[in-house]
Amino acid sequence: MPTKSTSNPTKATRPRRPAEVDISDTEQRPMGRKKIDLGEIDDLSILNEHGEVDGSLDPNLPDEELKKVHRAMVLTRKLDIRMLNMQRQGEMGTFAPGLGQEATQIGQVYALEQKDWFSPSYRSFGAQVWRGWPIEQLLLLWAGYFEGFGPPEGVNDMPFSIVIGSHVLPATGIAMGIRARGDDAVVVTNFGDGALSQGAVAEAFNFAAVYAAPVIFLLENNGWAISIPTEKQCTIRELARRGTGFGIPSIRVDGNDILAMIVANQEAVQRGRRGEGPTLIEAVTYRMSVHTTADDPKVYRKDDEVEQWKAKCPIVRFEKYLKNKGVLGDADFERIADECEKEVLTAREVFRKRAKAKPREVFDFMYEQLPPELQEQKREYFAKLDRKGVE
Ligand SMILES: Cc1ncc(C[n+]2csc(CCOP(=O)(O)OP(=O)(O)O)c2C)c(N)n1
Repeated sequence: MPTKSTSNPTKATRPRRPAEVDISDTEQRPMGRKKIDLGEIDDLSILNEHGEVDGSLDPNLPDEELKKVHRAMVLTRKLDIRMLNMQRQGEMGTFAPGLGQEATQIGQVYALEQKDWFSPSYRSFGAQVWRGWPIEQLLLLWAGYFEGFGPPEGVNDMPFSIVIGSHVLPATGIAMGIRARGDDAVVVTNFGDGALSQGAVAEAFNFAAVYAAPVIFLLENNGWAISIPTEKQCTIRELARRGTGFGIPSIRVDGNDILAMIVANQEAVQRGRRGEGPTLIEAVTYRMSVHTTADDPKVYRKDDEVEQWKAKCPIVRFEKYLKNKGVLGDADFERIADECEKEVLTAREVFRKRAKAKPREVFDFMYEQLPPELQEQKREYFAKLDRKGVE
């Protein structure tokens, strides 16, 4: 691991690669066959599914922080469930639910500050709400209104990406820029186990390692890439091993354990701020719901598997922990669930007022000058709207 610890390295002292890595290989090579040390990977779990905690690893967050994190996870779930209902009733477009991944979501952005950056994939709205995206804006976004796409003022987020793995290189580029300027901000970028097979992700790993870019690669291993299970995607079980081959310190974390996620996230953020380069965090979790609202997982996976993961619910185990610790009790859980539900419903009202479809806009955003055949289609379409009395 690199030793550099200044939080704001100047150009002159900044190494291009972590200082301890000597790749020159100039020494006399001893004959024989020896083992190469490829580095160890921690597998971190702090809070198990029964709500029991490893006291030696508990980050001992203040009660107010624990409450904030709990509320964020509950809000994420309420939003997820409400959006699915809205989609089924025709009020929301196709979207990717994050049910069961709430700890991974909140844990990956927990340690970020305003100066930091977040470059997410599409299954990230829990993390986006934590980062400061208003819920009504995310509803607009997923209902297809372009007004929803731009990050809110003061939030250093990239728009989410649907093209698998495509945002991981730009995120690394941002981190390289941060490093070149000598700033101490970091970038978190998330992607799935399927995205790990994309060449661009491997390129990002390499650039980040070589330039000691302060980027945290948050690999959400949720078991499936649509209908492809992780074991068909990759021959190794611990996907975090992909990172060490690039010289990136990597860790495997129980992604349904919010405490482990927070600890791994904090450590990675601190490394990035100290100028020690990237970290890969493999969050082992499970996609409990459909891949997207256009998917039917019953055709490719067994109900038993889903049932087994239900027992590992990140919210249930965290509530057991909070209860044991005396931070919150059953009445609080009910109240918080109600408050979160109301918060989502209030946002839905704002969304409904703003989500006024403008059918005549559909030809407006692709071409500055419409090609003749589209001009013809537009004329036909407008005539139809006129006949139906649609504005
Ligand atoms: C470049 C590209 N190829 C294919 C797709 C179609 N596609 C959408 S989601 C997905 C699976 C992604 O799985 P994973 O990376 O594990 O993320 P998850 O959806 O499980 O969160 C695929 C193949 C796409 N969006 N982009």
